[in-house]
Amino acid sequence: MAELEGPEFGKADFVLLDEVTMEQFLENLRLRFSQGRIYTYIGEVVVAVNPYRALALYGPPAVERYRGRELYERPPHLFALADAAYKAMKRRAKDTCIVISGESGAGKTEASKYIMQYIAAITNPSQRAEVERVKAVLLQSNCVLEAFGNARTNRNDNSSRFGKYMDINFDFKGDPTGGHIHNYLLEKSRIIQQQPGERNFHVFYQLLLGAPPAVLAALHLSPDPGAYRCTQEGAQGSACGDEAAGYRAVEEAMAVIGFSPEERDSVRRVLGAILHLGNIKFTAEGETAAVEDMAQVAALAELTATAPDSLRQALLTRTVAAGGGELIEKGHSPKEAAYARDACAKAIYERLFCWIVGRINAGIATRGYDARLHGKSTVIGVLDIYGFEIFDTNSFEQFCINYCNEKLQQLFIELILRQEQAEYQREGITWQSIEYFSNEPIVELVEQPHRGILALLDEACLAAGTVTDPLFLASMDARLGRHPHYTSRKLCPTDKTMEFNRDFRIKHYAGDVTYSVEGFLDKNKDTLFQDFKRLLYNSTDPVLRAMWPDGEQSVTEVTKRPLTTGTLFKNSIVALVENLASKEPYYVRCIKPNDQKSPTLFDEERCRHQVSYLGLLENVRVRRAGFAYRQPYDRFLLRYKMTCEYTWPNHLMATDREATQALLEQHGFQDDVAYGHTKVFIRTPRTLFCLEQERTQLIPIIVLLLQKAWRGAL
Ligand code: AD9
Ligand code: MG
Repeated sequence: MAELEGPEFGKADFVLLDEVTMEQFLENLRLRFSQGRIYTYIGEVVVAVNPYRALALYGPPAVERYRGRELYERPPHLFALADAAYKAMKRRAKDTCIVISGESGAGKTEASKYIMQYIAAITNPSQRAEVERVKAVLLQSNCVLEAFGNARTNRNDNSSRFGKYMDINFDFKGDPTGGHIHNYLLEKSRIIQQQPGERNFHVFYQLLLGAPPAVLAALHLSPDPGAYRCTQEGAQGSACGDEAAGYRAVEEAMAVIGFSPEERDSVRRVLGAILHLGNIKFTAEGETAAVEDMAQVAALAELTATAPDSLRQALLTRTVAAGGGELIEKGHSPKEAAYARDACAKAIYERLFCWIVGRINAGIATRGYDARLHGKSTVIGVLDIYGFEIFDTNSFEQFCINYCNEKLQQLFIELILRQEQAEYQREGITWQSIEYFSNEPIVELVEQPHRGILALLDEACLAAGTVTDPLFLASMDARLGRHPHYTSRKLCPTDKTMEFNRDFRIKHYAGDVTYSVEGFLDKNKDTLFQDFKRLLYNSTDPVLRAMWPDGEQSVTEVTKRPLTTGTLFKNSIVALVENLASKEPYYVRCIKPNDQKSPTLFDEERCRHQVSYLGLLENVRVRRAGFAYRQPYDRFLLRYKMTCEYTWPNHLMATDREATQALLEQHGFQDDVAYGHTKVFIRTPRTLFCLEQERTQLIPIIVLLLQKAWRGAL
């Protein structure tokens, strides 16, 4: 029998609210949160509130309660959603995706891990070795990616500083045979600079505070994050858990994934190299720079397996092409050298991160799968991407992150709201139109070719040298000044919250964000001198060398201007959205109950804001006006025809629609359904649940009858 919740827990589905108002929505959310019921549905969307405490909701008994069940048979849970996506994939051979959204610290990454754990737990009952291996790699990859890609921020102690989309491939039996991870824009500026109270990526502290002394000695490192410019800021304040345990866990996870001991050594050396590189200081020798402490260069050369002379040269000079194909060495000023050093440290880390993702992908690449032998491979994608961010100072990274969230919101509107309405219209079902906020103008403001912010930024970068960040701002003001979602101080001089020559503001769907243009040009251009690339390509460490395939070219060969960071990011997000749109989507909308990480505090204002910008009320309205469930008549009959004497074993009516009607009327469900041109629409989940129950009870009897009939025929 189904195990549904009592009324003391409020409504398990917001669709069942007496009235769809913000007050009722929040009251239901608060009531459920206070009783540890952190999940609530809106139809098939899971709304999840971060409990900020460990709940006994995810162990093996919970897996068993949800395995193979329908969404509405059990209290709302991520497992039910994961099961629904899994069933759609297995029963209907549909590619599905689970999109997890919400702001920083709302619980997206935790949710994605629970979903993966659930899928791992319910698959491979026959314990095939290769499937078990793939599952282990998929699960262990989280530990490695979090060490290298997460950091403590002022919003979240374990904040993802990269976006992650993971495809899991399944064979015809529904077992995972492989997967692929796409990573999006790692916040590499964190390598050099962190906001007050924040940390660099976890892995640096795990190495410095958690590695055995012999490992540190070999890297010429001292176990003190305060000794390195890259980790100094994060050295203060509380640690993020037990760093030694973290270090061991990452080492073990890398081994499981298939990183060889030599590769792991190389990874540690690269981390050590970044810490040493960050500490290199320059002095002025006349016009040009000199290295203050050559011992550091020697350590760095050893760790990067490069020649000390070449390294010193790459730090202090750059090669430029003069006329007639001639190459000349140009000395850096100390300021230029410091800039180039930081660019190099960031680039090394970014390449290391991408290389690690590549190695994980090699570990989970589907092996020996032949579609002709094994049938079509289907996919479940899980998206855990950085949430909408508003910091005290918002820079290029926040601009990209928030643009990405606009795109995902657009997809949500597109798929859930617009498609739902469109389907009712197509099917000829009476439908009241719902007004909803479309964020299309904001997306256009950012990405429109030739006119959008990213295009103007690229234009400014092309005119390099002459254009500065304030000039770029002026160009935006001139060209976008009339846009309803764009303002700057110059356009609105009374606004004292912005700086005159520096800030612009975008009215995002989730709120107004003031961005500082400082660094936009640099971060978008992302210049790294070819000298560094060549140096590292010539490293005798095979891992480091593999990260710099473009280092082979000489300065004269590098003719094509690489795409800018903004354009690359835009292209990757457009491709991501296209990919998601081609799959059957399932949504988890995460809500952060307060900014204090408190398990008891329900900050009504913070929650109201999130419910509002996530469009949850509109979502409920659409769902209420609409129907929880729909299916083509023939499929519906195939599944439920045994529950009605007029349709079993086959109906004699003129159309499947009439037969469906007869079936539903016999059950007394006529007021809860509508008949479209090709599909039947059922308003409440309970109707479907009753049909499912009856079917389950009838199946053993039918099997018996069939067996008897066969025996009789023999
Ligand atoms: V960010 O955009 O990457 O900065 P997320 O990913 O949305 O953010 P995350 O999943 O990292 O947030 O959750 C933040 C913290 O909340 C976790 O480190 C846990 O301490 C806490 N959390 C989140 N979800 C749960 C949960 N289901 N149970 C217990 C949770 N604690
Ligand atoms: Mg996260």
